[in-house]
Order: sequence, then C-alpha cells, then structure tokens
Amino acid sequence: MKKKIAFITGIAGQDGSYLAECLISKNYKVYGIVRRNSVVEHQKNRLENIKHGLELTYGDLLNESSLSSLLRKIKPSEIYNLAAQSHVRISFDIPEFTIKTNAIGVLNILQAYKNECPKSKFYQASSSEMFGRSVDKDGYQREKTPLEPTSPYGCAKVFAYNLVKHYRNAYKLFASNGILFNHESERRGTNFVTNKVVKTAVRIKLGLQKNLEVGNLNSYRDWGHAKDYVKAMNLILNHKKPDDFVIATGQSRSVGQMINYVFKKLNLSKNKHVKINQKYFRPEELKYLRGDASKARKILGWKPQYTFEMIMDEMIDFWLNFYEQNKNLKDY
Ligand code: F7E
Repeated sequence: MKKKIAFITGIAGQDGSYLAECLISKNYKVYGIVRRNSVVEHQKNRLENIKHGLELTYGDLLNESSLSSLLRKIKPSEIYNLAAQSHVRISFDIPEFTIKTNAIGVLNILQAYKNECPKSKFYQASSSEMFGRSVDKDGYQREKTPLEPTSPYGCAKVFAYNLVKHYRNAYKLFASNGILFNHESERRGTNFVTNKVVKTAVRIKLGLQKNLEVGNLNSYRDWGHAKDYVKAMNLILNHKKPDDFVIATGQSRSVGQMINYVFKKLNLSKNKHVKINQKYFRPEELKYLRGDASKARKILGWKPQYTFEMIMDEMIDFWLNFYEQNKNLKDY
C-alpha cells in the first residue's frame, strides 16, 4: 500500500511532536516545518525520540510562497495546521503578531492548499477559546454553541475557523476543524498553568524554590491529555466527510482545584506556598469551559484514555524524575 504523507505545521510543539509520533507509528511519512530560532537546540527537543520517517524544514505561516512550494513538492495526503502563537495571555501583549499568525497565516496555508494540492485533506487546530463567554444552558460548550471570544487569540481562531468552513463549502475541499479544549502533558510549555504548577510544586518539594506565583484561581478548564487529542486529529481527517468536532473530556475543574490536587499529592501546604500575582491575570478572562464531545464519540468513536488524575500524576513523575536525573540543572 502507498505510504500516506502528512505535512505538519507547528511540529516542534507539544501537539505536533505527539502527532508526528502517532502518524509515524501508523507508517506515515511525516514532513514538518519549524520556524527559525536563534537557539537551534531548542527547536527539536520534543522530536528527539523520532529517529525515522520524519523530515523537517524551515517554514513560516506568514510566508505563503514557501508554503506553496513545499506543498507542491511534498504533495501530502493530509495537512495538519497546528502552528500558532498559542499563549492566550501573551496574545494581549502581542495582538498584531497573534492575529497575523493565527488568522492570516491560516489564510496563507489554505490558499497554498487550494492551489497546490486540493485533493489533500486539511485539519485546522481550532480552540475552545473561541467560545469565550458563551455557555449552553446545560453548562457545556459544543459545536453549535455561539462563539464569543474574549482574547485576541480567540478572535483570531474564530476568523480561521470560519475561513476553513468557507473554503470547504466554496471550493469543495476536505477541510475540517478540531475544536480542542485544553490538553496537557509533560511537553506543555511551562508558562501554561498545569505544567507551571506541577514543575514549581516539585521544585518547592525539592527545596529549589519557595513559592508558586499564579493569577486567577477561579477559572475553570476542561483538561485532557495531548496524546489522546492528537489521535482525534487523525480520526477527523480519516472520517468519510469533512466536518467540525469538539474534543473534550466533559469534566471541568478550577485552577485552584488543580493546584490543590498537585500540592496534596506532594504533601505541600497551599496556604504557605501559593501567592497571587496580578501579572498573571488577563484583561478579560474566559471563566468557564466544559466541552461536550458526544459528536466525536458517536461519529469518530473517539474517547479519552487519560483521566485528570492520570495526567497530573504523569506530569508530577516527569518533573520528579527530571530533577533526580539532572542534579546539575537546579536552576532549570
Ligand atoms: O490558562 C489561569 C488562566 O495558559 C488556563 C492554550 O493551549 O488552551 C490553552 O489556553 C487558565 C486561565 O491555558 C495562571 O487565567 C491562573 O484561566 O494554561 P493556560 P488557556 O489560556 O486556557 C486553549 C484551549 C488554547 O487553545 C490555547 O492555545 O489558568 N491561570 N494562573 C494561569 N495561566 C497561566 N498560563 N499562568 C498562570 O500563572
């Protein structure tokens, strides 16, 4: 059988690296683009386990001509657009860059896709941040919930989401959105709240740090595991028709409850070590997320394997192990 070829933007990130591993295990040939970074070692560290089946090249969503020539050359069967400025709070500091990358960047890759390989399938990393302040009466967000974003990041993602639907309808392309709720792992950047809390709590436990400084403890998130969520991306592109799917666990916890779990597990006092710092608050907060993934469960047969406790325990073990193995990296 002919090998499937995947093209992944954002391949060096948490999701991109797990997706590449998942596709290679299914015998895909995987191509990915990485943005140029002055510290070249940082670009590939999430990909270092992959020895075969992967080809990386420099590229950028803001450079349409290079995307076009890559797609012309690679002729992928599946395109996964995961590249983004993905930090919501930072999107308030750099709204223009966020909107260029997360909205215009998607227009660029859609144009390249339409012109160079319209028979391919296209996945767009849409986000629960698009729902903003909108919640259905039963307390869930789902595919039909109105979109009322509360951040430059969310606004850009809504633009891209609508554009994907428009390209699907206007040009009869196989273009789908995965509306993913928060998904975490040890590979999450440590400026996102779960990995920041776990890493800092482990450092406090080991006497390497005194306090954890955080922002809003009262916002609720529906946290799943990134490994489960990249499987959903692949299922979405292998469904018989293009469509949009919410991917979520259906369980929601506050940031405060998540911190309680981690601190209790490590036998630490939250009252003693957790400090609130205004710099981590957002000008407008998305207070409540809880996703209903019934459509994906029913149509794609997707369901998460990891529970909240399994995710947090895996991350705690990762950081305990990391400092055990790297005694010289106390300041890391
Ligand atoms: O914040 C609160 C913060 O930065 C979660 C991205 O992958 O998921 C992610 O976006 C919550 C927020 O993720 C701190 O105010 C409190 O309410 O981990 P986060 P996010 O903003 O939900 C969506 C689905 C995406 O698409 C995004 O790309 O935690 N919070 N204290 C804090 N958050 C951070 N980062 N740091 C704190 O100290």
